[in-house]
Amino acid sequence: YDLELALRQAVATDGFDVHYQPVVDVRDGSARGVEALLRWDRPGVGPLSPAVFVPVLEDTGLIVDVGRSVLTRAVTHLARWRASGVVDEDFTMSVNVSPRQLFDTGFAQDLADLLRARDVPGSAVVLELTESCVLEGDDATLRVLHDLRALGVELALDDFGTGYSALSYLRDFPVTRVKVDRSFVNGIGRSPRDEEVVRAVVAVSTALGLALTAEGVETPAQRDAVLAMGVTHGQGWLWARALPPAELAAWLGAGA
Ligand code: G
Ligand code: G
Ligand code: NA
Ligand code: MN
Repeated sequence: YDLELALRQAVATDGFDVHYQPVVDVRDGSARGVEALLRWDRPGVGPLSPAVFVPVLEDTGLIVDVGRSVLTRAVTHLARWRASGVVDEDFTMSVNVSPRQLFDTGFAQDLADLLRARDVPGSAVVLELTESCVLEGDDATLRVLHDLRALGVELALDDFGTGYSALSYLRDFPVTRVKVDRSFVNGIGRSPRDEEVVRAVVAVSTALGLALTAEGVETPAQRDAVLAMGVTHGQGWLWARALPPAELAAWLGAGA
């Protein structure tokens, strides 16, 4: 099975789907936004995890085209939900962005054009930057990130705590939000060490004025623990998995 060939065919035929996982207010589970997550159900073969194929898209550079398509679809869905009153104007759309996309010429300008075309404010979009891909704090990187902030776009550091340069990212980049990695959240209730790591991430983020989202919340006890620590936003199977667009709209409509 030639994974790279299959991916090239999927790119050519627009064979990917985008699902949406709710991001909620930890206090009451009400929806505050969604995270767009790429899905690939291979014809005749079955689904493959993005944890497996996204790195291949990144290595081959295909992520630039696929990522552009994800961003366009996500903003288009958000515009539709806003227009039909399914979501309020504060509802946010989070989209994962690889460094390769960020450094593709015109990324910020393309996003500005897309937002204008769909009549969506920059403040309704959160770009999730993954620290597993090394971002360098050089002038070019900082210029792109500041251009994005100038659009009102929020910048979130994803999988926080799993990389080796975590704290320097908080220091060097104009990020506005930290996503506490689910590997730490999952340990709450089982591992006092994981719990202390979450507490420390919350402390440093709060001191720097950054907003927080806890990923991977699966149990009421984990929800209660992150709430008590001061985390405002949550994501996880306790509330909802990533859903296809029609199911997500139904989930929102049900006021879950
Ligand atoms: O959906 P799931 O949790 O299995 O995703 C696994 C990994 O794939 C996560 O780290 C997630 O950030 C990444 N991923 C999912 N969708 C996208 C996307 O559209 N672009 C990029 N760059 N990464 C994505
Ligand atoms: O790296 P990133 O945060 O983008 O990864 C998101 C991934 O986490 C998605 O693949 C999504 O399916 C997965 N995910 C979301 N909520 C949960 C959860 O509560 N538990 C677990 N184990 N995975 C989750
Ligand atoms: Na992500
Ligand atoms: Mn994420």
